[in-house]
Amino acid sequence: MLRRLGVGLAALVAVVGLVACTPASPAVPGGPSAPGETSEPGTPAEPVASKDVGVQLFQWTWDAIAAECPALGEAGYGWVLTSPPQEHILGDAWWTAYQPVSYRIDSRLGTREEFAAMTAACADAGVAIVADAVVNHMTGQDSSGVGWAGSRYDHYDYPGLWSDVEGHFHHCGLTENDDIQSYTSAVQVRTCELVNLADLATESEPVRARLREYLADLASLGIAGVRIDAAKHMTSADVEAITADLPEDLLVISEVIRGPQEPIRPEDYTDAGDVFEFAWGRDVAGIVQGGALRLALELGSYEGSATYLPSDAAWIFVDNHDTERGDQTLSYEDGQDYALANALMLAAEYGRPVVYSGYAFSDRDAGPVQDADGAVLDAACAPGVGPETADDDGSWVCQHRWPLIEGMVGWRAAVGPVGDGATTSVDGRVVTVGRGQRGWFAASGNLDATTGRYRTGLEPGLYCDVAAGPPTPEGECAGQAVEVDAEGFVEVTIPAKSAVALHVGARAAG
Ligand code: LM2
Ligand code: CA
Repeated sequence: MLRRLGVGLAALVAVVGLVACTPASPAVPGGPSAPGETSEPGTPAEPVASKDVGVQLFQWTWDAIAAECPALGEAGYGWVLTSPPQEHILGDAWWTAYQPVSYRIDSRLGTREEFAAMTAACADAGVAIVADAVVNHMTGQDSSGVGWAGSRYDHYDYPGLWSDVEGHFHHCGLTENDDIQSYTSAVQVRTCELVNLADLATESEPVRARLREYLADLASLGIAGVRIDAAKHMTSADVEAITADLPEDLLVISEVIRGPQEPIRPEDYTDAGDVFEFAWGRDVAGIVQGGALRLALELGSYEGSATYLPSDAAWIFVDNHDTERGDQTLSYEDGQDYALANALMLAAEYGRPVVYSGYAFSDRDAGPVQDADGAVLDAACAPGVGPETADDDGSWVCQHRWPLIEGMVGWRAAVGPVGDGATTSVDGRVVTVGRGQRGWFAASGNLDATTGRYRTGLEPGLYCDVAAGPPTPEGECAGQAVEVDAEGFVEVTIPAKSAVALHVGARAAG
């Protein structure tokens, strides 16, 4: 079965008004990704109201996400990826969420009622919810304990749910302690334990049936999709079986970290739905740091680097909660380079983008700020967040509101996900992307400001440079207004390691 960003998610998240002035046109039938749709000469100079952009709100509570959704919808985000919602082990670290104790929707991020209220509030704002589903394993605790919602458990015994005597767990017997030791062995990766986490026998029908029940329960609470955590540690057939009963239009994204020389490849999972392409974020890091930005727009294309998922199955990201704690991708600490990488992701035609938004940390295990009982405090974004903000440990970085990132989300919502390949490379370091009458983007990898005169496909007039952020609710430009002359040319100065972005949803007054 094939699951792609379907009409369901598209319909749920489609048509809401875009920024300022211009009325949204109806959603593109069949979803927002028909190739060539946006750039043909003569296409109407109106935003397409594409809503394919996701944002991972890492460790945000359900209440905080519900409160953020109106702003997300307004900015052009289509969906939110949440942290895992099920009952988990106790402890301060963020990763307690990845050690399930039961499938009760009751965690330190919120209750079942709060989760349902979030999906409803976000749907009202035109924003869908995608939940992180931890289905490969249970806890990694060698002694028994009690979970967040009061359920008792032991490493291989979860009363009323899983037990060793009934054969619900793998004990691979292939390594000294049953832990995965080599990623070159597919059978180890699938049946041994990932860092001591009790590995579910996901090939067994009773296990699959109970996991289907869990996902059906989440669907009943209004989710529009699931991230399948640790999908590499199950077979693609397992993922297909576990998600088989979900509504056809529910988005399924498998997390399969691409590793060199590994026998298990992300491509193996496309029959179960979409897949995260980890190579994009790794490759864009060096490109942005080096400044030859043309390469970033070619990633995943014929001319681009070697192995990538097919575009229509791929979700890309600059970083996620795992990679921001590693050294293979950029993260908020890279400031302007990070913002620019996100802008390029949103302008790219390969895959579909997920923006990441977390909290500042210096200790990789440190959890989000919690109250005395361990409940996570509601996230909130300080005014003026951006690449130059100094972040104290625990403060919410709110990358999704950084002006360049938020402005480019609005740009993509207005121009749609793909164009007609009207990407031009001025000199390798300065690139422009034309999207017909709907939008134009230029980015520079130079360390000094770059001034030039460029041809756009835009109708003559004044446009807000949304690289400085989306227009205010009153329709005022956040930064400079740029004039497109009668021949369609602009004369602009692209700041160092930054961008200029114009679109029909953000025309300037005057
Ligand atoms: C994932 N995807 O495949 C998640 O994205 C990733 O964040 C999870 O690891 C992992 N797989 C399991 O779901 C995180 C975190 C680990 C942490 C695990 C389990 O990165 O550090 O492991 O969650 O909570 C921790 C300890 C580890 C210990 C384990 C079991 O760091 O030392 O292993 O708990 O107690 C003995
Ligand atoms: Ca497994």
